[in-house]
Amino acid sequence: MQRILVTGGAGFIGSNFVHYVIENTDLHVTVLDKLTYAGNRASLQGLPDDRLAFVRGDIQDALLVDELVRGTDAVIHYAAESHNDNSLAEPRPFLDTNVVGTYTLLEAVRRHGIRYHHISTDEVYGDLELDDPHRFTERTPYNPSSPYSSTKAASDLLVRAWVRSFGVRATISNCSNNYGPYQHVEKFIPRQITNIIDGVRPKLYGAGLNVRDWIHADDHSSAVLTILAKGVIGETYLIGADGERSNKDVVELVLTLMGRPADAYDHVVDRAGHDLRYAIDSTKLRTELGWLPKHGGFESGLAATIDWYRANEAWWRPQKAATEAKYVAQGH
Ligand code: NAD
Ligand code: TDX
Repeated sequence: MQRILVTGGAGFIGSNFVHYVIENTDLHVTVLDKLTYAGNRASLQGLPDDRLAFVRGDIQDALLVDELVRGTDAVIHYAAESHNDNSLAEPRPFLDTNVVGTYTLLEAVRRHGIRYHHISTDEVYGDLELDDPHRFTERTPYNPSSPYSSTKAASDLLVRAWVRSFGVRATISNCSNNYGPYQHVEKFIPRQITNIIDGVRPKLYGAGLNVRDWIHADDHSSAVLTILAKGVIGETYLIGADGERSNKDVVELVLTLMGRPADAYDHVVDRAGHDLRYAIDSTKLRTELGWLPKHGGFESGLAATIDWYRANEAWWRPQKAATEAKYVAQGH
């Protein structure tokens, strides 16, 4: 494998993956990204031109997708509408990009016999009770809650159908909540960090008892490369790093790490249909493919992420005011 096509490579996890690939492999990368509000060309700044090509375009553009897929050895599909709150306010773009966009890519890889890896989320499995001793595994039934997660579930099922019906050489991964640099300020952790920088109190949805299972974006990237190299065609792999924390704990930790009192936050209106808890059992990926997360504790990764937002205000500042205005309109 020499050349890969990365969709959504100007987004949070896609750009982290592109940095990781350039640093850790000899692969040549082409990024296909529409540069929606969530995409940022600056997230790829400084990467060498002889290793990276950038194409601005829509994954629903069948002619463009066909041309790019034809010239690559593998497609890694990150592009998506990714924010639950946006999917509650306006679901349509989620259907277009997440479902029709994935369909468009699948038809192209089918025509040209190209290896395909599909990036998905643990949210397809719905949520768990706080005291449930079980975590999500590859055998957990799909039970998505939001317009976002239901379109991700739909796209996963399209991939499975294209494997079985047409012999497409695809794998799927479902990962837990990522944190790290280049994450849009609409998301939980960057929103709170940048609020605190701006002297605004963090906003916790509802009581804040909801639990997310945090993984550093670099560990997600190493897992995807492992699956590309060793994954069995047609299989699904769950990616997680045993990082369960309540939102309240995370806000308190961010405040403490930024030198503020741990209780200096506000409770705001809860998210409709808010999933209570996600938790990943990544035994299959660890035992069958030998993957292990490398990042140490969540606390040190979070401290480094805070440093990154402090040092890169020029990257996030242009999005901050519009994002907060959108939240005010939603009561958050
Ligand atoms: P993001 O919103 O930060 O980035 C999405 C990128 O896709 C942006 O660069 C955007 O411009 C691009 N894009 C959107 N629509 C497009 C289209 N029609 N054509 C081409 N490009 C388009 O999202 P993210 O958080 O980096 O998530 C990336 C992927 O990882 C998604 O598939 C998401 O479901 C999955 N995922 C995310 C998390 C998480 O914690 N953020 C966890 C598990 C899985
Ligand atoms: O201001 C906030 N306050 C708050 O309490 C925001 C923005 C969020 N929250 C809560 C909602 C969630 O319980 O924090 C938690 C995390 O919220 P998000 O960052 O919006 O992430 P989540 O809804 O968990 O989904 C994320 O992980 C799975 C990604 O956005 C998805 O793309 C991925 O599939």
